[in-house]
Amino acid sequence: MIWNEAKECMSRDEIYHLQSKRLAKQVDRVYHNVEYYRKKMQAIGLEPADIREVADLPKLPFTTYEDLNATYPFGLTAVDQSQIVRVQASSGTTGKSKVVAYTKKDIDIWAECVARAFTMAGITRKDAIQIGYGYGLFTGGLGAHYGAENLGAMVIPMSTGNTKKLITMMIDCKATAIACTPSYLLHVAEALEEQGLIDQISLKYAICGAEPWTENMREQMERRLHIKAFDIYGLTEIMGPGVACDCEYHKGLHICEDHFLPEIINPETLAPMEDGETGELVITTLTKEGMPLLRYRTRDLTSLQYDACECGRTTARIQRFKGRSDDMLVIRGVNVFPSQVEQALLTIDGTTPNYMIMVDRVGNNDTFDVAIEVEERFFSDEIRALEKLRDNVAEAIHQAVGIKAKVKLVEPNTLEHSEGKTKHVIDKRKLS
Ligand code: DLL
Repeated sequence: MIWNEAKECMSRDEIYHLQSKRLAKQVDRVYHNVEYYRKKMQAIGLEPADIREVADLPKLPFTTYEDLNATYPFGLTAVDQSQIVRVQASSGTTGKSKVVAYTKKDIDIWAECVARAFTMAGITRKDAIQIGYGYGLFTGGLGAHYGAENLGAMVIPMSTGNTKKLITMMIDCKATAIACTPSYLLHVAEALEEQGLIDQISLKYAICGAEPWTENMREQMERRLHIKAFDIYGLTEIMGPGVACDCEYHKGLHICEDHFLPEIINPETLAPMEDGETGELVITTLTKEGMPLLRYRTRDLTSLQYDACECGRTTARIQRFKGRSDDMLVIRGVNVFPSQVEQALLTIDGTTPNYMIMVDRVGNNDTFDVAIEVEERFFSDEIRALEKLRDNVAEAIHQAVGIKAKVKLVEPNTLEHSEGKTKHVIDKRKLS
């Protein structure tokens, strides 16, 4: 079953033609409506007329998180604020969020892309979808919600944070599909098993994303919950969930190429790479009105495959993610930059800049530990002072990144010190 056959099954020539037309129009709009982009293009002597087809793409400058930061929050919007109907956001490296603005049409296209993704998984209007992504500034909840409604399915907007209630609603409302992070779904599976409730659920499909996961996790979900599990990818800057999703053949994630033009570049030299080679995924939004982005560097490392898929879709497919070209960690589905943790630590009196973030996966849950050296005096004070400091540090980290860390305070010169670039992160998970 295909949601929009006219757009998902075009010949590669038709896709090229459509993308070229939309790219030229988008570049023209951006040049005339966004001063920041106009200046960037003028600086390299580029005129909108120079971009006529997809092959001209390498002439365009890249857009990075630093550009979003420099124009925070609305400097890259291409429409009058009266046309903006929603903002969403996700964390940035230095505490400033990446804020993204949507017009009504952007929201409609987003709902279309998510409906395509759900259809790829086999979900129809007859299904009841439980949304277990967070609602709010994070794009997961509202993105999946609008997509499910567009499909005409029954939506159960759970959000996150209450597994007991999620299980009750799953059983009582006979949810047949769930959209949530893969690690959370395995946590739900565990809770269902512990309570002996597996036989009482009606679940058939799961659409999981927002963090890297493995074939082994898919196999576990399918076996333990008797479902079919699908991968969904997206990022706030480009839209949110639904940029790409995998079909029943699991041969990569089909990109909605009529809206998003993908490229793979070498993250060191920034040179375009050949089809099939692994590098950094770069995306140009072809139809976005609110905040169009040209050649946005996602920092996600992967490769693209363009051969036809057995499902009948002809769109490019994102292959397994191989990590990131920056230091962002995705912990329990939340994006965490070490620099955010560092900034939070620096606000607290008595801490030092020597810290270590340790991430691991125990069972199906991510662990997030932070060890930090604190001033000697705290170890001679009463234990209560040390405990208070630990609570303050934990609270500051929670405020900064949105998830709780297990904090350990240690004496000066306990953590490994290096003379070169200090290593602040140990990630023991094996997800790529
Ligand atoms: O995570 C959007 C989303 C919500 C996608 C719900 C899927 C489901 P951000 O918070 O901006 O947006 O984080 C985007 O998360 O650049 C990847 O590094 C990572 N990521 C997202 N989906 C996947 C996936 C949402 N399926 C960043 N596999 C991205 C691996 C993923 N990594």
